[in-house]
Amino acid sequence: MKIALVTGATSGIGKAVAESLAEEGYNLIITGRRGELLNRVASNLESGGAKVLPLCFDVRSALEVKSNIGGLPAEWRNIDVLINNAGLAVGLNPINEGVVDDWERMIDTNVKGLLYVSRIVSNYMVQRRSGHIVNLCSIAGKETYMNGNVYCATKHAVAALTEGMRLDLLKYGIRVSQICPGAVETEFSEVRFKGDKEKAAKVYKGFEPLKAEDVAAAIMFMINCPQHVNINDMTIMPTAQANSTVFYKTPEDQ
Ligand code: NDP
Ligand code: 8X3
Repeated sequence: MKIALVTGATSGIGKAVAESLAEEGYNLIITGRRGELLNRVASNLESGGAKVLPLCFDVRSALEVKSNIGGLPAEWRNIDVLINNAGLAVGLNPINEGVVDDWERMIDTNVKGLLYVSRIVSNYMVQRRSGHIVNLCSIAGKETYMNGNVYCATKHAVAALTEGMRLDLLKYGIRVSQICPGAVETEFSEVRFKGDKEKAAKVYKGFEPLKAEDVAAAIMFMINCPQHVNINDMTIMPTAQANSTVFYKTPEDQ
C-alpha cells in the first residue's frame, strides 16, 4: 500500500485530496490543528478501507513538526506522496495598514511550516530514492493583487521553494510539483476575513468558483502520471476567472 501525507486535511482542498487518495488505495497521514474535525475526517476515510494516522499539530511549530513527523512510527515513514497544503490568507489590507500578527501567521504557516515538514519528509524520500512532493501554491504565487501583498509574497516563496526542491532532489528521482489554483470555494475566505461569513460568501457570488474536488482531481492527475513524467506547475482557474482580479460575474455581483 502506498502512503500519502496531506497537511491541512481538516477542510477544503486538503480534505478533498485525502479523500481522492484514499479512493485510489493510499493509506494516509493527515494533519490539522482542529483535533475533533481531524478525527472525524480520519473515521470517514477509514470507513472506506484506508489506514489513517491523524496527527494534530500546528505546522508553525518546528518542535511540533519534529515530534510528529520526525517521530513517525517506522511503518508510516515510507511516504510516497507529500501534499504540502496547510496554508492560509489572513486579512486584506494595504501594506501601510498591514497587521503584523496577520503577516506572521501567513509567513509562519505558508512558508516556514511547509519548510519544516518538507525538511523531514524529503529525507524519508531521499533514503528510498523515490517520492512526489506537491506544493499548494496559488495564482497569488504568479501575480500580485492589491492588498494581497504578504499572502502573495508567501505564495511567490512557495513557487521559489518548489523550484529549489526540484533542483536539490533531482538526483534522488523525487518528483516536485506545484499547483496554482484561482478562486476555490473552501473555508479560505472565511479565514481571510476572520470569521465574517457574509464577506466570505461575497467572494464566490455571481460566478462558479472551483470546488476543492476540482483541485483534488488535478492533483491526482499529477500524481498518476508515469514515474518518468513530472508536472512542474499547473495553473487551474474557474472558467469565469481570467487572472487574480478579473472575473466575469453577473452584473449585480461585480
Ligand atoms: P481551508 O481554510 O479550507 O483549509 C486550510 C487547511 O490548512 C485546513 O485544514 C487547516 O486546518 C490547515 N491549516 C491552516 N493553518 C494551519 C497550521 N498552522 N497548522 C496546521 N494546519 C493548518 O483552505 P483551502 O483548502 O482553500 O486552502 C488550502 C491551500 O490551498 C492553502 O495553502 C491555500 O493558500 C491554497 N489555495 C487556496 C485557494 C482558494 O481559493 N481557496 C486558491 C489557491 C491556493 P486547521 O484549521 O484544522 O489547522
Ligand atoms: C487563493 C486565491 O486569488 O485569493 O490563493 O489569492 S487568491
